[in-house]
Amino acid sequence: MKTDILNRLKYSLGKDAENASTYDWRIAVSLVLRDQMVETWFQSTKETYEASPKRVYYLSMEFLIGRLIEDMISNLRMEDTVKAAIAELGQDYNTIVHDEPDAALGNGGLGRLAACFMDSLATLGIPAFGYGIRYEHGLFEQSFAQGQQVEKPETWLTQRHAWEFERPEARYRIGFGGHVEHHEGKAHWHPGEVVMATAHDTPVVGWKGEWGNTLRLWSAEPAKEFDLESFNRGDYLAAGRSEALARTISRVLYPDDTTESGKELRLKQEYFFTAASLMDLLRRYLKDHDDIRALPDYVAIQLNDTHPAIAGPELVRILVDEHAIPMDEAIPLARKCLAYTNHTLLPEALERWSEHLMGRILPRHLEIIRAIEHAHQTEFPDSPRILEHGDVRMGELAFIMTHKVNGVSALHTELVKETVFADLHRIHPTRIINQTNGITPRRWLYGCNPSLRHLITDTIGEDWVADLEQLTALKSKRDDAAFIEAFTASKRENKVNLSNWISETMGVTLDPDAMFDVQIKRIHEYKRQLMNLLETVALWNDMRDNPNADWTPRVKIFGGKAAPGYFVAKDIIRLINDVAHVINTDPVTDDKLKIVYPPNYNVTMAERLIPAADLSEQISTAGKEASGTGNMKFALNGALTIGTLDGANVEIRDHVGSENFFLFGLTAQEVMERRTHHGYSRAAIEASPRLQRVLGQIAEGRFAPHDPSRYHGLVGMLYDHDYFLVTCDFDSYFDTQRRADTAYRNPANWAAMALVNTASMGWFSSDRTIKGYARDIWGAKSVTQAKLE
Ligand code: 26V
Repeated sequence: MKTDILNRLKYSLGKDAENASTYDWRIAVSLVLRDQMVETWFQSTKETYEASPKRVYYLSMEFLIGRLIEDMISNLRMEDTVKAAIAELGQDYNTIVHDEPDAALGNGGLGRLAACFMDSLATLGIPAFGYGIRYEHGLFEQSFAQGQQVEKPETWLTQRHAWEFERPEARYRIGFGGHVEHHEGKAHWHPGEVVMATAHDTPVVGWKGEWGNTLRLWSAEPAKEFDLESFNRGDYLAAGRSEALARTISRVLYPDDTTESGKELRLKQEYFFTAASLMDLLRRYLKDHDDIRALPDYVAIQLNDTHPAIAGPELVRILVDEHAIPMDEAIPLARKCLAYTNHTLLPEALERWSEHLMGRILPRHLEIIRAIEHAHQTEFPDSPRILEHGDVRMGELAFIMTHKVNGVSALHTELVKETVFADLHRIHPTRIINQTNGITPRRWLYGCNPSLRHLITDTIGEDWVADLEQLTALKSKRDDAAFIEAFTASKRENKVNLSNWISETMGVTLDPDAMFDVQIKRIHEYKRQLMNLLETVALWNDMRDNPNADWTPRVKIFGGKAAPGYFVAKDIIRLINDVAHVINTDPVTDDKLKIVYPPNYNVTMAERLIPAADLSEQISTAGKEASGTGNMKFALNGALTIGTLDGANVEIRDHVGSENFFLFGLTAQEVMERRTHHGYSRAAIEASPRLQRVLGQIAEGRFAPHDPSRYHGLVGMLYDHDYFLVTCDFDSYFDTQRRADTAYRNPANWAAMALVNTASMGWFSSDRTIKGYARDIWGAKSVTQAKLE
């Protein structure tokens, strides 16, 4: 290993050990690991060709993978070797590992789910490709200036991305715009602009390095030939335009946004990566097969939300225009290959494109969408329409063009059936199914929580890493005092590590014996960070009223970014920081209450915070959080949840037991009912003196003395249109927090409850989720397991 690293340093980086920087060392180590991986990867590719099984293609606009070096080291089982080699080379392992920037190619849950799925597909030995975009700039970098969010472009690719292989041979022409001609019943699309999609492959190796799949990300480049043509015609402007367009397409990840800006580019991104991926998978298929009609026997394409939903019309276009298959046959053939996952019911996140825009960017696809609409309408005259009020509705298009539609938790799937797709569900009653989300135990326990990992492995052996249900064996330890002590010590070690980091990076001193109460996720009104903050202020008031009472010390930790155009979310961020400033400098509550909000929350920060949490905040308005996956990560790492009956919280509570879960708040049904009451939020505030006092303090400028009217908008909103029912759930939330305080005062009992959480989370492994997709949607099999049978 040492020789390999030194060789890489010398021959790949042109450096000797004396002059190498941390960056050089990291790239050298990464390249050595990549070499190791390639062996598995080649072997898997070879076995896939021999077995000729069905392949899975996971199309996603986002893959939020974070750092890869520790994943590679642990999946290849090389921790000891790498650590020893680095130490003998006189370098520091942690410094090298922490030098890697996060690959932040996603916004939140949807993108992180895609990354967990890639890990599970490889661990299970299912031949699969992830297809996405190689954004030059991932999710923006967040900092705070006077408490307000500031966004800076993220720049992970200014450094070498050690894991990837560029594939100059995998290049495709992607067209946009232009016009369509029809001759003798055949359509000919003549795009007005063309860009090239080039592939960059990152190997994804599963647990113990037994199987390797590929994450293929597309980057956009100008189509040189085309540019030269325009140039030679003297049309320099056109040449320049196409070049600029090309580079822009893979330039930046859209921050999950509520604004209308940049719509056209987003549609182009969606078509760009979907079209490139379909061309690529069809080329692979046609190398070995000559009957295009057998495509569904060998290819399963999963659409991660509607972002790649143009895959339906695109596949039909290829079948009809390039393979001369009649439209009425092409539509069901395409449908058999495709499936769609819905990740949200929020109306503002359901994609629609104006027909005008679609016709301008993708004229042939608009014709095909009309044909799809016509065919469906002929068969089901009462069907809801894809084309409505001049818009193309991507949800309806995805539903109609796929053979299975899945929700991501039991509750969410029922709501999908009852709300967004109620009418389509009546027409196609077997199409919607549930696949509750999961998380990979490799990253979210083995990797991020070494102290708990060691304790578990010492107790039940190591097989839990690829078979998480084995954690059930830990349940019997809840009455074993020595084990509970060790479990508590592991949590405390993680809390000390986090406290040290917070102290170094933020200058705030934390008491590791206080309850660490964590809410980390995108900032959104429905996730109700605001309710958490109001409860914090109410607790502070109570502490100040009665400073000598026996309070349970708390640290409230927040993390998360707001979409740049989401102004209410940005106000909430500012208020958290303003309140933190006042509370953290109050001598009366100094040893009892602290608020910390480290900036730039990302996957790496989650790996730090989750193992150190005692309490997990999962407090969304019931019916709004499709699933949540952070909720699973916390419970697996031995935090107790305070939460509503929303998303996968419902199933988590079923698994861990209601006595080990702090439940509060209205149910999804009650939420819908409450909204019909006139003046419901004003009534809730009037009924709660505690909440009134807090809102009064915020409104009168207690937390922004130099700008007292700063939060009038936010407070007014709670009085007059509190759509997410912060006010209605406040008292029940506050009371439940006090129950948590009481429980925390009995450390052994708290630890036993936390242990039952860890021990009950086996079902939430993404390995279980992927097995469900493979069985119920894809009809795909594991190659490695087939070998064992
Ligand atoms: C929408 C948009 C709109 C245009 C700009 C970019 C963009 C990016 C993402 C989205 C929708 C995001 C939907 C999403 O992330 N849903 C989350 O999915 C998780 C995995 O299933 C789930 O656990 C969360 O509850 C759900 O909110």
